Amino acid sequence: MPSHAPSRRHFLQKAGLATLGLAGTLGAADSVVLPFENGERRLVKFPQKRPLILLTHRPPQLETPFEVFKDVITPNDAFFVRYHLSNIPRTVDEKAFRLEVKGLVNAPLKLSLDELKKDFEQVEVIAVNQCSGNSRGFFKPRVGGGQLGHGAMGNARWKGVRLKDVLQKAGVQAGAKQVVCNGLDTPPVPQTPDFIKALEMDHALDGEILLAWEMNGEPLPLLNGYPLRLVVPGYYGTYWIKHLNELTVVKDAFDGFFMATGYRIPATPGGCVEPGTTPASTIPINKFTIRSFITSLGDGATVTAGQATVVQGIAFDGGEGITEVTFSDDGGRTWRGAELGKDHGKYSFRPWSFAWTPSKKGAWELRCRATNRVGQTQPMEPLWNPAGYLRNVVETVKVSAA
Ligand SMILES: Nc1nc2c(c(=O)[nH]1)N[C@H]1C(S)=C(S)[C@@H](COP(=O)(O)O)O[C@H]1N2
Ligand SMILES: [Mo]
Repeated sequence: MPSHAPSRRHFLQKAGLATLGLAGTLGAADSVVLPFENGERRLVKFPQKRPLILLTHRPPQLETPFEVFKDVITPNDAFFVRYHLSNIPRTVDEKAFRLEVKGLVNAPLKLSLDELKKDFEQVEVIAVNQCSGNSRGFFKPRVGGGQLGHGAMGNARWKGVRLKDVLQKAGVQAGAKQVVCNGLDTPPVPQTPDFIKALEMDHALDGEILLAWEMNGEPLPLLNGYPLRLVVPGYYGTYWIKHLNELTVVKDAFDGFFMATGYRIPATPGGCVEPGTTPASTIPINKFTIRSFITSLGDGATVTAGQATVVQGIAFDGGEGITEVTFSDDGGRTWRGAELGKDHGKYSFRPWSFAWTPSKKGAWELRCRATNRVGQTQPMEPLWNPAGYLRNVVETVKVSAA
Protein backbone atom coordinates (compact mmCIF):
# COMPACT_ATOMS: atom_id res chain seq x y z
CA MET A 1 0.00 0.00 0.00
CA PRO A 2 1.46 3.42 -0.89
CA SER A 3 2.39 5.48 2.10
CA HIS A 4 0.56 8.66 2.93
CA ALA A 5 1.83 12.18 2.68
CA PRO A 6 3.53 13.99 5.54
CA SER A 7 1.18 14.83 8.37
CA ARG A 8 -0.25 18.32 8.47
CA ARG A 9 -1.69 17.73 11.88
CA HIS A 10 -1.34 21.28 13.08
CA PHE A 11 -3.61 22.60 10.38
CA LEU A 12 -6.83 23.97 11.87
CA GLN A 13 -6.00 23.06 15.45
CA LYS A 14 -5.78 26.79 16.02
CA ALA A 15 -9.50 26.87 15.22
CA GLY A 16 -10.10 25.44 18.68
CA LEU A 17 -10.71 22.01 20.08
CA ALA A 18 -14.46 21.91 19.65
CA THR A 19 -14.86 23.70 16.35
CA LEU A 20 -15.17 21.78 13.14
CA GLY A 21 -15.31 23.16 9.63
CA LEU A 22 -17.47 20.56 7.89
CA ALA A 23 -15.41 20.28 4.75
CA GLY A 24 -12.28 18.18 4.90
CA THR A 25 -9.26 19.50 3.09
CA LEU A 26 -7.81 17.53 0.27
CA GLY A 27 -4.16 16.76 0.72
CA ALA A 28 -2.91 17.63 -2.79
CA ALA A 29 -2.34 14.49 -4.87
CA ASP A 30 -2.53 12.11 -1.94
CA SER A 31 -4.40 8.90 -2.48
CA VAL A 32 -4.30 5.20 -1.75
CA VAL A 33 -5.65 2.15 -3.54
CA LEU A 34 -7.37 -0.40 -1.32
CA PRO A 35 -6.86 -3.94 -2.66
CA PHE A 36 -10.34 -4.52 -4.11
CA GLU A 37 -12.34 -3.29 -7.08
CA ASN A 38 -13.03 0.49 -7.00
CA GLY A 39 -10.61 0.81 -4.10
CA GLU A 40 -9.12 4.19 -5.10
CA ARG A 41 -9.45 6.61 -2.19
CA ARG A 42 -8.25 10.12 -1.44
CA LEU A 43 -6.41 11.00 1.72
CA VAL A 44 -8.18 13.98 3.25
CA LYS A 45 -7.34 16.17 6.22
CA PHE A 46 -10.13 16.92 8.73
CA PRO A 47 -9.76 18.99 11.91
CA GLN A 48 -7.65 17.28 14.60
CA LYS A 49 -6.83 14.50 12.12
CA ARG A 50 -3.86 13.71 9.90
CA PRO A 51 -4.78 12.89 6.28
CA LEU A 52 -7.04 9.82 6.45
CA ILE A 53 -8.67 7.62 3.83
CA LEU A 54 -11.90 9.27 2.72
CA LEU A 55 -15.05 7.18 2.38
CA THR A 56 -17.59 10.04 2.50
CA HIS A 57 -17.30 13.75 3.18
CA ARG A 58 -20.78 14.40 4.55
CA PRO A 59 -21.06 12.88 7.04
CA PRO A 60 -17.33 12.44 7.58
CA GLN A 61 -16.30 8.80 7.26
CA LEU A 62 -12.57 8.27 7.44
CA GLU A 63 -10.46 5.14 7.52
CA THR A 64 -7.06 4.73 9.14
CA PRO A 65 -4.12 3.98 6.80
CA PHE A 66 -3.06 0.43 7.65
CA GLU A 67 0.58 1.25 8.43
CA VAL A 68 -0.65 3.08 11.55
CA PHE A 69 -1.35 -0.33 13.16
CA LYS A 70 2.39 -0.95 13.50
CA ASP A 71 1.79 0.72 16.85
CA VAL A 72 -0.43 -1.05 19.38
CA ILE A 73 -2.12 2.22 20.37
CA THR A 74 -3.80 4.14 17.56
CA PRO A 75 -3.05 7.87 17.84
CA ASN A 76 -6.08 10.15 18.14
CA ASP A 77 -5.25 12.02 14.94
CA ALA A 78 -5.18 8.74 13.00
CA PHE A 79 -8.27 7.13 14.58
CA PHE A 80 -11.05 6.24 12.13
CA VAL A 81 -14.31 8.19 11.97
CA ARG A 82 -17.78 6.85 11.31
CA TYR A 83 -21.05 8.80 11.23
CA HIS A 84 -24.51 8.08 9.83
CA LEU A 85 -26.17 11.50 9.88
CA SER A 86 -24.97 14.68 8.24
CA ASN A 87 -26.00 16.94 11.16
CA ILE A 88 -23.02 16.34 13.37
CA PRO A 89 -22.06 18.80 16.10
CA ARG A 90 -19.53 21.30 14.77
CA THR A 91 -18.91 22.77 18.15
CA VAL A 92 -19.83 21.66 21.69
CA ASP A 93 -19.88 23.98 24.68
CA GLU A 94 -18.30 21.84 27.37
CA LYS A 95 -19.63 24.03 30.19
CA ALA A 96 -23.23 23.87 28.97
CA PHE A 97 -23.10 20.16 28.09
CA ARG A 98 -25.30 17.84 30.18
CA LEU A 99 -25.80 14.10 30.16
CA GLU A 100 -29.43 13.34 30.89
CA VAL A 101 -30.39 10.07 32.59
CA LYS A 102 -34.13 9.44 32.52
CA GLY A 103 -36.92 6.93 31.96
CA LEU A 104 -37.42 4.09 34.39
CA VAL A 105 -35.22 5.53 37.14
CA ASN A 106 -35.94 6.75 40.67
CA ALA A 107 -34.05 10.02 40.31
CA PRO A 108 -33.55 11.42 36.81
CA LEU A 109 -30.15 13.14 36.45
CA LYS A 110 -28.65 15.97 34.43
CA LEU A 111 -24.91 15.70 34.83
CA SER A 112 -22.27 18.18 33.75
CA LEU A 113 -18.86 16.87 32.74
CA ASP A 114 -17.45 18.24 35.99
CA GLU A 115 -20.05 16.30 37.99
CA LEU A 116 -19.28 13.12 36.08
CA LYS A 117 -15.59 13.56 36.82
CA LYS A 118 -16.11 14.47 40.51
CA ASP A 119 -18.98 12.25 41.62
CA PHE A 120 -17.95 8.88 40.20
CA GLU A 121 -14.86 6.70 40.29
CA GLN A 122 -12.65 7.32 37.26
CA VAL A 123 -11.46 4.24 35.41
CA GLU A 124 -9.38 3.47 32.32
CA VAL A 125 -9.44 0.67 29.78
CA ILE A 126 -7.44 -0.01 26.65
CA ALA A 127 -9.99 -1.23 24.14
CA VAL A 128 -10.43 -1.74 20.42
CA ASN A 129 -13.21 0.14 18.65
CA GLN A 130 -14.08 -1.53 15.35
CA CYS A 131 -16.87 -0.79 12.90
CA SER A 132 -19.19 -3.70 12.12
CA GLY A 133 -18.37 -3.20 8.44
CA ASN A 134 -14.60 -3.10 8.84
CA SER A 135 -13.08 -4.93 5.81
CA ARG A 136 -16.46 -5.01 4.02
CA GLY A 137 -14.76 -4.18 0.70
CA PHE A 138 -13.27 -7.68 0.65
CA PHE A 139 -16.66 -9.46 0.66
CA LYS A 140 -17.33 -11.76 -2.28
CA PRO A 141 -20.00 -11.62 -3.53
CA ARG A 142 -19.80 -7.91 -2.83
CA VAL A 143 -22.35 -6.29 -0.53
CA GLY A 144 -23.81 -2.79 -0.18
CA GLY A 145 -22.51 -0.32 2.38
CA GLY A 146 -19.23 1.54 2.85
CA GLN A 147 -16.51 -0.33 0.97
CA LEU A 148 -13.97 -0.35 3.78
CA GLY A 149 -10.49 -1.82 3.89
CA HIS A 150 -9.10 -2.92 7.26
CA GLY A 151 -8.82 0.62 8.64
CA ALA A 152 -12.19 1.05 10.39
CA MET A 153 -10.69 -0.04 13.70
CA GLY A 154 -8.40 1.42 16.33
CA ASN A 155 -7.11 0.74 19.84
CA ALA A 156 -7.02 3.47 22.47
CA ARG A 157 -6.76 4.03 26.20
CA TRP A 158 -10.12 5.40 27.28
CA LYS A 159 -10.81 7.21 30.54
CA GLY A 160 -14.20 7.85 32.07
CA VAL A 161 -16.70 6.57 34.59
CA ARG A 162 -18.72 3.36 34.63
CA LEU A 163 -22.15 3.45 33.02
CA LYS A 164 -23.16 1.12 35.86
CA ASP A 165 -22.26 3.68 38.52
CA VAL A 166 -24.22 6.44 36.80
CA LEU A 167 -27.28 4.22 36.29
CA GLN A 168 -27.13 3.07 39.90
CA LYS A 169 -27.00 6.65 41.12
CA ALA A 170 -30.18 7.33 39.14
CA GLY A 171 -31.65 4.11 40.53
CA VAL A 172 -32.83 1.68 37.87
CA GLN A 173 -36.37 0.52 38.59
CA ALA A 174 -37.70 -3.03 38.47
CA GLY A 175 -38.79 -4.13 35.02
CA ALA A 176 -36.09 -2.16 33.19
CA LYS A 177 -35.06 -3.99 30.02
CA GLN A 178 -32.69 -1.72 28.12
CA VAL A 179 -30.94 1.61 28.24
CA VAL A 180 -31.42 3.66 25.09
CA CYS A 181 -28.41 5.79 24.14
CA ASN A 182 -28.50 8.93 22.01
CA GLY A 183 -25.97 11.58 21.02
CA LEU A 184 -26.04 15.19 19.83
CA ASP A 185 -26.04 14.41 16.10
CA THR A 186 -29.42 14.61 14.38
CA PRO A 187 -30.96 13.58 11.06
CA PRO A 188 -30.97 16.18 8.30
CA VAL A 189 -34.68 15.56 7.55
CA PRO A 190 -37.42 14.18 9.83
CA GLN A 191 -37.88 11.10 7.63
CA THR A 192 -34.34 9.92 8.44
CA PRO A 193 -34.17 7.91 11.66
CA ASP A 194 -31.95 9.31 14.41
CA PHE A 195 -28.87 7.24 15.27
CA ILE A 196 -29.91 5.65 18.57
CA LYS A 197 -28.75 2.37 20.07
CA ALA A 198 -29.89 0.26 23.01
CA LEU A 199 -27.95 -1.87 25.48
CA GLU A 200 -29.47 -4.77 27.40
CA MET A 201 -29.80 -3.90 31.10
CA ASP A 202 -27.51 -6.68 32.35
CA HIS A 203 -24.83 -5.53 29.90
CA ALA A 204 -25.30 -1.87 30.88
CA LEU A 205 -24.86 -2.84 34.56
CA ASP A 206 -21.91 -5.24 34.16
CA GLY A 207 -19.34 -2.56 34.99
CA GLU A 208 -17.39 -2.84 31.72
CA ILE A 209 -19.02 -0.01 29.77
CA LEU A 210 -17.61 3.51 30.23
CA LEU A 211 -18.82 7.02 29.66
CA ALA A 212 -15.48 8.35 28.43
CA TRP A 213 -14.21 11.89 27.94
CA GLU A 214 -10.57 11.06 27.38
CA MET A 215 -8.77 9.10 24.70
CA ASN A 216 -5.03 8.41 24.96
CA GLY A 217 -4.64 11.07 27.65
CA GLU A 218 -6.42 13.85 25.75
CA PRO A 219 -10.00 15.05 25.42
CA LEU A 220 -11.85 13.08 22.73
CA PRO A 221 -11.35 14.59 19.28
CA LEU A 222 -14.61 16.18 18.15
CA LEU A 223 -14.99 13.59 15.37
CA ASN A 224 -14.60 10.75 17.89
CA GLY A 225 -17.37 11.97 20.15
CA TYR A 226 -16.28 15.02 22.15
CA PRO A 227 -17.13 15.70 24.90
CA LEU A 228 -18.43 12.26 25.99
CA ARG A 229 -18.90 8.87 24.38
CA LEU A 230 -19.79 5.32 25.26
CA VAL A 231 -16.96 2.81 25.31
CA VAL A 232 -18.41 -0.69 25.01
CA PRO A 233 -15.37 -2.99 25.22
CA GLY A 234 -15.49 -6.06 23.00
CA TYR A 235 -18.59 -4.86 21.14
CA TYR A 236 -18.75 -3.42 17.63
CA GLY A 237 -18.45 0.36 17.30
CA THR A 238 -22.13 0.83 16.51
CA TYR A 239 -22.83 0.79 20.28
CA TRP A 240 -20.09 3.34 21.08
CA ILE A 241 -22.42 6.37 20.92
CA LYS A 242 -20.55 9.64 20.39
CA HIS A 243 -21.50 13.05 21.83
CA LEU A 244 -23.60 11.02 24.27
CA ASN A 245 -26.17 13.27 25.97
CA GLU A 246 -29.15 11.05 26.67
CA LEU A 247 -29.64 7.72 28.46
CA THR A 248 -33.21 6.49 28.75
CA VAL A 249 -34.05 3.37 30.74
CA VAL A 250 -36.97 1.54 29.12
CA LYS A 251 -39.09 -1.50 29.90
CA ASP A 252 -39.55 -2.78 26.32
CA ALA A 253 -36.93 -3.55 23.69
CA PHE A 254 -36.20 -0.34 21.77
CA ASP A 255 -37.30 -0.74 18.14
CA GLY A 256 -35.57 2.18 16.40
CA PHE A 257 -34.17 1.65 12.89
CA PHE A 258 -30.57 1.05 13.97
CA MET A 259 -31.62 -1.77 16.33
CA ALA A 260 -34.65 -3.31 14.60
CA THR A 261 -33.47 -3.07 10.97
CA GLY A 262 -29.85 -1.99 10.79
CA TYR A 263 -26.83 -3.63 12.41
CA ARG A 264 -28.28 -7.13 12.52
CA ILE A 265 -26.54 -10.41 11.77
CA PRO A 266 -27.95 -13.79 10.79
CA ALA A 267 -29.19 -15.80 13.80
CA THR A 268 -26.90 -18.66 12.79
CA PRO A 269 -23.70 -20.03 14.36
CA GLY A 270 -20.96 -17.63 13.30
CA GLY A 271 -23.50 -15.08 12.03
CA CYS A 272 -23.09 -16.24 8.45
CA VAL A 273 -25.23 -17.63 5.63
CA GLU A 274 -24.49 -19.20 2.23
CA PRO A 275 -22.97 -16.40 0.12
CA GLY A 276 -25.68 -14.54 -1.75
CA THR A 277 -28.58 -15.79 0.39
CA THR A 278 -30.88 -14.03 2.88
CA PRO A 279 -30.98 -15.16 6.53
CA ALA A 280 -34.29 -16.53 7.86
CA SER A 281 -33.90 -14.55 11.08
CA THR A 282 -31.48 -12.01 12.51
CA ILE A 283 -30.24 -10.67 15.85
CA PRO A 284 -28.51 -7.41 16.79
CA ILE A 285 -24.76 -7.47 16.11
CA ASN A 286 -22.83 -7.83 19.34
CA LYS A 287 -19.25 -8.89 20.18
CA PHE A 288 -16.24 -8.81 17.86
CA THR A 289 -15.19 -11.94 16.06
CA ILE A 290 -11.55 -12.92 16.64
CA ARG A 291 -9.03 -11.38 14.18
CA SER A 292 -5.32 -11.00 13.57
CA PHE A 293 -3.17 -9.05 11.14
CA ILE A 294 0.41 -8.81 10.01
CA THR A 295 1.29 -5.13 10.42
CA SER A 296 5.04 -4.94 9.74
CA LEU A 297 4.83 -6.07 6.10
CA GLY A 298 2.28 -5.17 3.44
CA ASP A 299 1.52 -6.72 0.08
CA GLY A 300 4.49 -6.25 -2.26
CA ALA A 301 7.06 -5.80 0.49
CA THR A 302 10.50 -7.28 -0.08
CA VAL A 303 12.59 -9.13 2.47
CA THR A 304 16.04 -10.70 2.28
CA ALA A 305 16.31 -14.42 1.60
CA GLY A 306 18.31 -16.36 4.18
CA GLN A 307 18.07 -13.55 6.69
CA ALA A 308 15.76 -13.27 9.71
CA THR A 309 12.96 -10.72 9.48
CA VAL A 310 10.91 -10.06 12.59
CA VAL A 311 7.32 -10.19 11.35
CA GLN A 312 5.02 -8.26 13.69
CA GLY A 313 1.30 -8.01 14.05
CA ILE A 314 -1.77 -7.61 16.23
CA ALA A 315 -4.64 -9.84 17.35
CA PHE A 316 -7.88 -9.14 19.21
CA ASP A 317 -11.26 -10.61 20.04
CA GLY A 318 -14.46 -9.75 21.92
CA GLY A 319 -12.75 -9.91 25.30
CA GLU A 320 -12.04 -13.57 26.00
CA GLY A 321 -8.35 -12.82 25.55
CA ILE A 322 -5.89 -13.92 22.87
CA THR A 323 -3.96 -17.02 23.95
CA GLU A 324 -2.16 -18.01 20.75
CA VAL A 325 -1.10 -16.64 17.38
CA THR A 326 0.40 -18.91 14.75
CA PHE A 327 2.29 -17.94 11.60
CA SER A 328 2.46 -19.59 8.19
CA ASP A 329 4.77 -18.81 5.26
CA ASP A 330 3.34 -21.42 2.91
CA GLY A 331 -0.20 -20.21 2.35
CA GLY A 332 -1.55 -21.96 5.43
CA ARG A 333 -0.21 -25.51 4.99
CA THR A 334 2.07 -25.42 8.04
CA TRP A 335 1.93 -23.23 11.13
CA ARG A 336 4.42 -22.22 13.81
CA GLY A 337 3.76 -20.43 17.10
CA ALA A 338 4.38 -16.68 17.22
CA GLU A 339 5.50 -14.91 20.37
CA LEU A 340 2.83 -12.87 22.13
CA GLY A 341 3.87 -9.37 23.18
CA LYS A 342 2.76 -7.22 26.09
CA ASP A 343 -0.76 -7.85 27.39
CA HIS A 344 -2.56 -4.49 27.58
CA GLY A 345 -5.78 -6.13 28.77
CA LYS A 346 -8.32 -8.42 27.21
CA TYR A 347 -9.99 -5.72 25.10
CA SER A 348 -6.76 -4.35 23.57
CA PHE A 349 -4.85 -5.26 20.44
CA ARG A 350 -2.36 -7.94 21.50
CA PRO A 351 0.97 -7.52 19.73
CA TRP A 352 2.79 -10.60 18.44
CA SER A 353 6.00 -11.30 16.55
CA PHE A 354 7.65 -14.11 14.66
CA ALA A 355 11.31 -14.28 13.63
CA TRP A 356 10.98 -15.47 10.05
CA THR A 357 13.79 -16.47 7.74
CA PRO A 358 12.68 -16.94 4.13
CA SER A 359 14.72 -19.96 3.03
CA LYS A 360 14.88 -18.97 -0.64
CA LYS A 361 14.34 -16.10 -3.07
CA GLY A 362 10.93 -15.67 -4.63
CA ALA A 363 7.27 -15.19 -3.69
CA TRP A 364 5.92 -15.95 -0.21
CA GLU A 365 2.38 -15.98 1.19
CA LEU A 366 2.33 -15.01 4.84
CA ARG A 367 -0.59 -15.62 7.17
CA CYS A 368 -1.38 -15.37 10.85
CA ARG A 369 -4.14 -16.94 12.86
CA ALA A 370 -5.28 -16.15 16.40
CA THR A 371 -6.97 -18.34 19.01
CA ASN A 372 -8.59 -17.13 22.24
CA ARG A 373 -9.07 -18.48 25.73
CA VAL A 374 -12.29 -20.29 24.83
CA GLY A 375 -10.79 -21.90 21.72
CA GLN A 376 -12.33 -19.64 19.09
CA THR A 377 -10.12 -19.17 16.05
CA GLN A 378 -10.26 -17.60 12.60
CA PRO A 379 -11.77 -19.41 9.60
CA MET A 380 -9.47 -20.28 6.69
CA GLU A 381 -12.23 -19.43 4.19
CA PRO A 382 -14.24 -16.19 4.46
CA LEU A 383 -17.70 -16.32 6.03
CA TRP A 384 -20.45 -14.25 4.43
CA ASN A 385 -23.52 -12.26 5.51
CA PRO A 386 -25.55 -9.73 3.51
CA ALA A 387 -24.47 -6.63 5.48
CA GLY A 388 -20.75 -7.36 5.21
CA TYR A 389 -20.15 -7.59 8.96
CA LEU A 390 -17.88 -9.71 11.18
CA ARG A 391 -15.11 -10.43 8.66
CA ASN A 392 -12.42 -12.49 10.35
CA VAL A 393 -10.95 -14.85 7.77
CA VAL A 394 -7.20 -15.56 8.00
CA GLU A 395 -5.73 -12.75 5.87
CA THR A 396 -2.81 -13.19 3.46
CA VAL A 397 0.15 -10.88 2.83
CA LYS A 398 2.14 -11.52 -0.35
CA VAL A 399 5.81 -10.58 -0.14
CA SER A 400 8.93 -11.44 -2.09
CA ALA A 401 12.37 -12.43 -0.89
CA ALA A 402 15.33 -11.08 -2.85
N1 LIG B 1 -23.56 9.88 17.79
C1 LIG B 1 -23.10 8.89 17.02
N2 LIG B 1 -22.36 7.93 17.58
C2 LIG B 1 -21.86 6.92 16.83
C3 LIG B 1 -22.17 6.81 15.45
C4 LIG B 1 -22.96 7.85 14.88
O1 LIG B 1 -23.28 7.86 13.69
N3 LIG B 1 -23.40 8.87 15.69
N4 LIG B 1 -21.68 5.76 14.72
C5 LIG B 1 -21.28 4.56 15.47
C6 LIG B 1 -20.50 3.60 14.69
S1 LIG B 1 -21.35 2.62 13.60
C7 LIG B 1 -19.16 3.40 14.89
S2 LIG B 1 -18.32 2.22 14.05
C8 LIG B 1 -18.42 4.22 15.87
C9 LIG B 1 -17.16 4.78 15.29
O2 LIG B 1 -16.45 5.51 16.25
P1 LIG B 1 -15.39 6.60 15.78
O3 LIG B 1 -16.03 7.47 14.74
O4 LIG B 1 -14.96 7.32 17.00
O5 LIG B 1 -14.23 5.83 15.19
O6 LIG B 1 -19.20 5.28 16.37
C10 LIG B 1 -20.51 4.92 16.72
N5 LIG B 1 -21.12 5.99 17.44
MO1 LIG C 1 -19.87 1.14 12.57
